[in-house]
Amino acid sequence: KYSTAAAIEEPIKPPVSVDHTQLLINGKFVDAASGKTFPTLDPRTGEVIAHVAEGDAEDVNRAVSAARKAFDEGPWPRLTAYERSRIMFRFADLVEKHNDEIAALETWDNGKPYEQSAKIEVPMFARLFRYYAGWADKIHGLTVPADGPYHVQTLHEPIGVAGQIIPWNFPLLMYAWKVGPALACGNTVVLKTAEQTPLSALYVSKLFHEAGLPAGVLNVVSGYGPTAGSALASHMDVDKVAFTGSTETGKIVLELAAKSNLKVVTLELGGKSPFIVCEDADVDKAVELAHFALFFNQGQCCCAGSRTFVHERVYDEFVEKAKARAVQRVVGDPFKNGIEQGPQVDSDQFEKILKYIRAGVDCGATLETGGERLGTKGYYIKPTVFSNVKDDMLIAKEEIFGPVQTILKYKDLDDVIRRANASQYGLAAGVFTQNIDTANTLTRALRVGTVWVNCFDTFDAAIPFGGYKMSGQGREKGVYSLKNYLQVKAVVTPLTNPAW
Ligand code: TXE
Repeated sequence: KYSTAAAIEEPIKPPVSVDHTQLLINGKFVDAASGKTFPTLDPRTGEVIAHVAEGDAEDVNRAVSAARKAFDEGPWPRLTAYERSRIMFRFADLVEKHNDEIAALETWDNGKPYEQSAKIEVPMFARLFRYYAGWADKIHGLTVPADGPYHVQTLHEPIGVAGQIIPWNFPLLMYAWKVGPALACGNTVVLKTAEQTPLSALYVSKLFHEAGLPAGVLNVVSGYGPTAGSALASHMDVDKVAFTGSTETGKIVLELAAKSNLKVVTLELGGKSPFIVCEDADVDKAVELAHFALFFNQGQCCCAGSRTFVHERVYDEFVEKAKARAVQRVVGDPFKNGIEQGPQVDSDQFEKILKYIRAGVDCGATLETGGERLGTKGYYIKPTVFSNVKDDMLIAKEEIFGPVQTILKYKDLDDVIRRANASQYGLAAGVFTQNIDTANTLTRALRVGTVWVNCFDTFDAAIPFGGYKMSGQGREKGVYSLKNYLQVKAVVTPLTNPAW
């Protein structure tokens, strides 16, 4: 079912124009101080979509000053919580009104299927903002029963200026996971988007201002990691940094925060998540879910089920059917209806994936299908399946971040628990079984931040997400995410009449 080469070679014209390419600082679109721009590319062709202002340390300084002023003097933390929530609700309404343009920009810049952007990601973006808007006026402290004649209470206060650095695989959703809780709690924000996908954030941030967001509360700087990103992580006037990206860069961000002002850090990093198919599984259903768990979003998910562990009793049947499903996967121009898989985001990712595929072949895993690019233009890769994968192979240890399924065989629960946990990562896991005891054993034994039982990638605004081990620190979404953006102040007052 791979799309014909012709359908890939003649890309469909995206139904949207690019109107915003400058930095958004203090409520205005402005050029970079250096005057520099960088190209953002169409992953279907490698051609330039637009030239975007390239922010660096000086622009980060400007953006942080604006955010600082909007926090220290400005309206945001001083608005009533209800007023803040109303602006966020209005923003969600505007996003829904412009659903299709936003979705088209996201697909053009990233390569993900338009139907996924338009029907899942933009609606989820609006839903996340409504969720956080709902929290804004429900954040409050406690009264504390201390020993002695004191009245004690806690105030839950915003931290201040939040620096937020996001990746390219879900540009809109990462924006919502970060900006939503920060603003609901009364912080101001400087957001550094990924250099591969700057466009959708600029578009929606313009809408946010139309919804009534005061100038300086949310600033967006497009640019590269080692310049703009590191300037934000090491800035002395930034009080908190939230990062999503590779484990390698996460370590740099943590180090920059430590070496500058010890700003509070949350990290959402890489993964190598096990998807465990138990011996009682309905194999057809397991194949479909394991396929989705790995191939969704071109395999570019931090929580992708990228180690498919299958019980030895059903292994051969599973491999045969997983291969057949991958062959059926519909790959092609993401603007075409019915497409399941578009191109990878850029040439770096494309080359990295092809390198891992070669490593898989070289170390003796069985290449069941795929294993090469599709067409001659852009960054399309054929859905790839490896069987006979061993734990010590590179493809079973490192994050491939592409449409490459690796299938491993296991004997019993003890065996799979030990091997699933033998990873530097601990982001997520999938468990496929009809036996409640097996499900309970696995969910408790796996050292990961999310276990999906008989489902996968169920993302809801209220469900917390984050990693154990080198997959990160802290949790995003849900009530847990508010903690990342709040300080707790204890207020102690003596009681003059302790009898009361
Ligand atoms: O990641 P980076 P890249 C994984 C995935 C992928 C690999 C490399 O395996 O193949 O990482 O991707 C900014 N200081 N994930 O190179 O470098 C950068 O500009 C401050 C998993 O894209 O981590 C971008 O905004 N910031 C992941 C963001 O960090 C820096 C999603 C992510 O880029 C910086 C993406 C620096 N020195 C990739 N260097 C997930 N967890 O979902 C870069 N950045």
